[in-house]
Amino acid sequence: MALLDIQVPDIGDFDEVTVIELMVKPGDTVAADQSLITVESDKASMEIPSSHGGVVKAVWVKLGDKVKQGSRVVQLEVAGAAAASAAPAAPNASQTPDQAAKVADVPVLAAQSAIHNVATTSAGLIEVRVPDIGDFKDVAVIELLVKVGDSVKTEQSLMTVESDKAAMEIPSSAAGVVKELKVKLGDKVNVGDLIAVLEGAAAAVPVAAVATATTTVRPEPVEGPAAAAASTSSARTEVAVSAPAAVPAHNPIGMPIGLPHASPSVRKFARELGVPLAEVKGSGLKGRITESDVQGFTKSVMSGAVQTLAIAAQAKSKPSTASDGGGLGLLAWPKVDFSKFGVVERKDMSRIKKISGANLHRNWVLIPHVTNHDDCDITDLEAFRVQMNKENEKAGIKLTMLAFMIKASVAALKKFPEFNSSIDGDQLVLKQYYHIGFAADTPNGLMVPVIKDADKKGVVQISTEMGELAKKARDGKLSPAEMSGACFTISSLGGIGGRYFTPIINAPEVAIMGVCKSQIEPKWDGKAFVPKLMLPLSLSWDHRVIDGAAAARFNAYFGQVLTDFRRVLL
Ligand code: CAO
Repeated sequence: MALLDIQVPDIGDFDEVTVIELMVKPGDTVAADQSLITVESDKASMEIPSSHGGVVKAVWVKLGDKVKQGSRVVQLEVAGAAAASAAPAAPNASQTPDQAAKVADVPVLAAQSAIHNVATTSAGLIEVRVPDIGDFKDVAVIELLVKVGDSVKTEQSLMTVESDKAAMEIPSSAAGVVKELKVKLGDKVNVGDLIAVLEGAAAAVPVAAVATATTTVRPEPVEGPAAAAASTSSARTEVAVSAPAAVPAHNPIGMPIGLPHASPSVRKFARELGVPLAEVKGSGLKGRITESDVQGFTKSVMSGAVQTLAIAAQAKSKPSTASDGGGLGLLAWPKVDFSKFGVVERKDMSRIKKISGANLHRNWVLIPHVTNHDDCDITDLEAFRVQMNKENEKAGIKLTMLAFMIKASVAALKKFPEFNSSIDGDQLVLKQYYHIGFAADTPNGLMVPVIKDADKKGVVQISTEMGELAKKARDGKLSPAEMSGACFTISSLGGIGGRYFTPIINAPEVAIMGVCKSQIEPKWDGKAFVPKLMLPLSLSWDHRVIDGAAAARFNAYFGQVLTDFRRVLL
């Protein structure tokens, strides 16, 4: 084993560059050619790879450091033979950059000051070609920053290209209107390739003029497509432009969405995950997007806390149809000519059905639902309720079973607080208020009015409010405020029938109680079967927040409270 310092190689015309990303830490094992750090100048961002495989013993730089050719980056412990062949004497910062580059045998990564060929054809059109981009070959076009019809200014970036080590923008050296784009996303381009044809506002600058202004002009003949184009154009004026622009931290040309500020490896990572980098907020130096920003964004999208612009636009344009497989790669919705089989009538879906359908669909797809079924004995409660209603008939008071269930759910939410929560990104929001929604069947579709502060109200008041809210729902007069803010929902089909069902959680709530029709059933009391009024319960819960044992306990406690309300006093 031997120790070897990996140094910043020849980075072309860049004097000093800033370390903006550390990609390894002491103890990491790196492979030869694996990137160690990302550096950035005002012209390009690039990754500095390791010339050898080994174990990182020390990282000599920190974020924000300025480094230049020959600066030490990391110290590697490498296999003895490899070190010996690479480094007769251990390289260090005192070596000349040339020695360092040779010793480390690191490829030159710099986007060197470029010669960018812009030529005016006999028809007065301007051809913009890929400039000298240093040692890069076959770089991929990863972003097109203009389209046909756009007006571009001199120095405005036309596209971004990326190798596995660096990303750069390619600017136009002339102004004009884009007549043709000769590249598309994913194309591999090389120096001299035709990017775009402009109809010129400003003429290209004669080479002599630029030569006096810049010392980097190299009017070398361009081969391949560029040369071919040159031979067909009778009046071509060669010009030089500045080096490709850096992947910017800002939006220099006022594009609607600026090019995100991220290293090539992060951009690649984002592309692999299908993450739109322009929508990711960077937490790194100067707002740079890091790998963990991309991971965080992905988590937020998966949890439903965030929608990408594309998904939001898709949902907006197609709120509730599944005709394209819901964008999930599923089979398309079957298109059937039903009239072939018999007489049919077509009716538009109600507005409420469309809205609630889209919500239910989202909740069903995004929430991992599990439903626990249970029964509880409400014999005594029902007897009490009937008795109370008889006694208060004259006063016009009617206690409903649902009002008791709302009180029972408040007691259960207090005992199991995670059921009174919502997911917000990586956080759980635990509520200290108790607003309970109840599903109401209306001629126009399902609505969910909310009893606010149910913990502070008695069963009589809740019954009365429920009656009023259910009537408003049926009459289509519920206000948005009367349908918002619920912590937990009860969906009762008890007045209708059925045994059990799977209620869909009303996001961003994390659980919902479904109730079906109670029935007299024989229950063994240890000595004999006795008739008991049993209420079927179906609790759906979000498995991201709640686990099965907690759900079973919640269901059991909810039932025990209905069986004997004295439990809430304990
Ligand atoms: N078991 C047996 N009977 C029940 C019962 C239960 N769990 N719950 C209520 N009942 C009986 C009541 O005793 C009452 O009978 P009487 O008129 O003889 O007293 C009758 O059913 C109606 O009950 P109610 O007036 O108390 O109404 P409710 O509280 O059950 O329901 C409301 C009110 C608004 C929830 C209801 O009208 C409704 O819309 N339910 C449908 C909810 C729904 O669609 N859920 C599904 C959502 S998922 O698509």
